[in-house]
Amino acid sequence: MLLPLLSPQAPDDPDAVVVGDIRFSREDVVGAATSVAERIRGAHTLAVLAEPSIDTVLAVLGGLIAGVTIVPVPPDSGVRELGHILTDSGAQAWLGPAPADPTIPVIPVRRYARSWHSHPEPPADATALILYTSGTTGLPKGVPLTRAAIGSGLDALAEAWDWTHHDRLAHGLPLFHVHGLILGVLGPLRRGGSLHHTVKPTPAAYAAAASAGATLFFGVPTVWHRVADDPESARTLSSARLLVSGSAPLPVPVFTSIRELTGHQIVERYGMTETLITVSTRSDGERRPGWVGLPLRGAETRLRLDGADQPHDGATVGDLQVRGPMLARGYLNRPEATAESWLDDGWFDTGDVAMIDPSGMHRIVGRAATDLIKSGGFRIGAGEIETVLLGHPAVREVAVVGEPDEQLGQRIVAYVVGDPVEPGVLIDLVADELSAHKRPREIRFLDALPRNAMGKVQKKLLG
Ligand code: MCA
Ligand code: AMP
Repeated sequence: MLLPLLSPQAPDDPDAVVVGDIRFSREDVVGAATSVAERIRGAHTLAVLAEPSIDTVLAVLGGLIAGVTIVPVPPDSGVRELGHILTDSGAQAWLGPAPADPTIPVIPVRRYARSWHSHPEPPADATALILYTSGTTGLPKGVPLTRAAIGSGLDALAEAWDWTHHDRLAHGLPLFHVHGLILGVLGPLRRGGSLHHTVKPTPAAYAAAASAGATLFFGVPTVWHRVADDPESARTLSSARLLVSGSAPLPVPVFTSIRELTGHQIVERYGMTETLITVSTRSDGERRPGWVGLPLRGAETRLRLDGADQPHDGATVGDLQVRGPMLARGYLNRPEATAESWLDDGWFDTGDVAMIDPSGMHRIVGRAATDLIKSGGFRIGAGEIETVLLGHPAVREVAVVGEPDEQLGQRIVAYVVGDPVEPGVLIDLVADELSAHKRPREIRFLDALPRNAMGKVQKKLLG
């Protein structure tokens, strides 16, 4: 069973799922999610506007109970991104809140309706969720994730972190990605623990959750950076059992500040939408700053260069490849992109460059492609932003890069050649067409882009 806690036999807990001010007991969650399942039985794919709300939780759980594939959509998606996700996924309707002027039907989620009907468990190889993630070019790609992959990914994390039903998880991460949704909502429901979603991942909200008894905290490095900058809130987290960081590299100074303020060494883990989490430091093991840990139970990793295995000597770098039961099997509707990353023998080429030491510890050194940007823990393709900016009449040429940023890890900067235009106009264009977190933080105007003899833009010369 993917989520044993959704069975009516599970013990009740008055604060099983708290999202902001809304508190649902386990009985409320099971009754309301089953009522959603009743309403959608027979559908195949539904979109959920994944606001940080109890409705999103109930919609996703309803889909899981009914065996209907759910497509979580970033709530600030602009027209282009939204249109693409709906068409590509084949979503038949919105489940729960919908954007203004929806182009497909809307099925409401009734928070206070209850049903106790018992649904058969869908097959393990059924697609539970389709998550969208950016590539270097083009619009985001859909990653179908099976119930089996989600179950094994969560069990492997539970083993590494000693995550049990005694844990109360707190975080305020978005509910349309692996981190906030699969680990952050389905995780506690599989483990038997409870969830406190703080709506926004602010230091004050994390401190309040700690005071209310949360034991386990998730954040992206930007969140931990902000917590470290707020010593009073940070000290409140001393009462926690485990602090976890992921989605982007955790800077060593942030690891150190959090240790000084809370007494906790952050557990860092590494993963991707396509693979779920495959590598992590352990609650009972070494937590080495700057390193992301050991392969999780069931996961294997290797370093490759020019088709050959590279030594695990803590110094040689190579392309990181992973294999395991938590992996997706390919992209939706994208056989060519699938063939590029999923190799014949079950290995997945992550696109990350890494080193592994003789004890099996992994260090992520960087990405093979400069055109994938990680900003605030969000993966963003330079190509999708360039396409939108080229759609503006004043823009003749554009190159988008990620530049180092203390808080965000990388900040998006667009270099533009063209006619004079207000930078804010171009920034808003990206926010409107794609989503707010994909907007460039800065526009820099140039007379020409640096190009090599072949005419290819030399992004490394920008900045
Ligand atoms: C400002 N805003 C704008 C504009 N300017 N909106 C539209 N157009 C504009 N021109 C608004 C934003 O909408 C937002 O509003 C506010 O200004 C602040 O935006 P921003 O600075 O972008 O972000 P932030 O609020 O400071 O967010 C930092 C953050 C966020 C909270 C850390 O980056 C975040 O939630 N990151 C988590 C990413 C994540 O979960 N990744 C997991 C991927 P408003 O505040 O009103 O909304 S899964 C993964 O990577 C793998 C599997 C893994 O390993 O986990
Ligand atoms: P996403 O598709 O949003 O899931 O992003 C996956 C990418 O995030 C990986 O390929 C890595 O580049 C990056 N990533 C995730 N966790 C870590 C980490 N702990 N350290 C460094 N990079 C990470």
